[in-house]
Amino acid sequence: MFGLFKKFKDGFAKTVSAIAAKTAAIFGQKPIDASSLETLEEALYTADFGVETTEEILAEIKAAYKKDKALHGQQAAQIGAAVLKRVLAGAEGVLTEAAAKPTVIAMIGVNGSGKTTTSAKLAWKLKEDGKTVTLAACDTFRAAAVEQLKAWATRLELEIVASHTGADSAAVAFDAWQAAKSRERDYLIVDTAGRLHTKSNLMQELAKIRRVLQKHDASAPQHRWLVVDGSLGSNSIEQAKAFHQSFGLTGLIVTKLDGTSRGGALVGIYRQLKLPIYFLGLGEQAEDLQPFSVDNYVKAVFGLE
Ligand SMILES: Nc1nc2c(ncn2[C@@H]2O[C@H](COP(=O)(O)OP(=O)(O)OP(=O)(O)O)[C@@H](O)[C@H]2O)c(=O)[nH]1
Ligand SMILES: [Mg+2]
Repeated sequence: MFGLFKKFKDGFAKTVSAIAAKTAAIFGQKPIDASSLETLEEALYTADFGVETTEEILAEIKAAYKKDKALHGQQAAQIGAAVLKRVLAGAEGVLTEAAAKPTVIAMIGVNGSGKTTTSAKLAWKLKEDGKTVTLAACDTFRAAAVEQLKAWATRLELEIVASHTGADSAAVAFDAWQAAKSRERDYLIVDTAGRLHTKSNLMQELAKIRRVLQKHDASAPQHRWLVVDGSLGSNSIEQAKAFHQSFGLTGLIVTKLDGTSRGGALVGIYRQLKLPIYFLGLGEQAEDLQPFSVDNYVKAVFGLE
């Protein structure tokens, strides 16, 4: 567990150090004061935690400080951590397998959010865990998208079902399911083309992929995950709502958290959507995908380990 926390903290370092640069002194041993509360507030805003969450954290620390002027920084950090944990209750997605194989995971989202990379990373992770996985290259829209996933599959020795650019993406999904089924694979991971949530024809294409999979298995795809670029912060909320409406999301993946100091944004995204976060993208390598742990996230934010 400690190893995972360290890996998470390293990947999340930009946000952690941006917060710590302001708060390390506050959370040190000396009692806090009014100005350190202001600094904490500023640190949380800067890291994109948003008004609601920042105010809730500050309100509880201030209340404790009002009662006890000798409140230590460490106690303040513990209070903040407890508030953030409460806000994130239910935010931790736990991957479950469907009764019948394969369990289908569809990755959807806007252009460049990290769907293809995440599909490959997740397939690799599941394989490391002893599961059998097939990838479906359903981005038949963007030139070189099929090649991109194939390159990952070759490098990581993953199984893939692909057609050519311009092929019907739903047909690829249909074939890939059949292949995964006949080989008794545990998982089928469906990579889809990036699309703007405002383009209704492209949103309909997603619905078609879902319909076609349902012909095989009425519950497929069991997991419908929106892949969100974490460095874009709270801007992703509106698009997430649109995807949710047309595809019925079941969860989120937040990527590129290694490249931003605004890693607090995922709290706002969760508050708005109330969809569990399954994994975090913390880099571009196969091993840079971690299950989302509220505990690790909160500890890292408040410098508790
Ligand atoms: N630093 C970092 N880069 C990432 C992460 N996830 C994805 N990327 C990079 O982001 C870029 C886009 O990733 P893709 O996986 O191609 O994104 P996509 O959503 O499939 O893109 P489209 O298919 O074009 O919509 C690539 O350069 C990835 O290496 C991450 O967690 N951290
Ligand atoms: Mg892609």
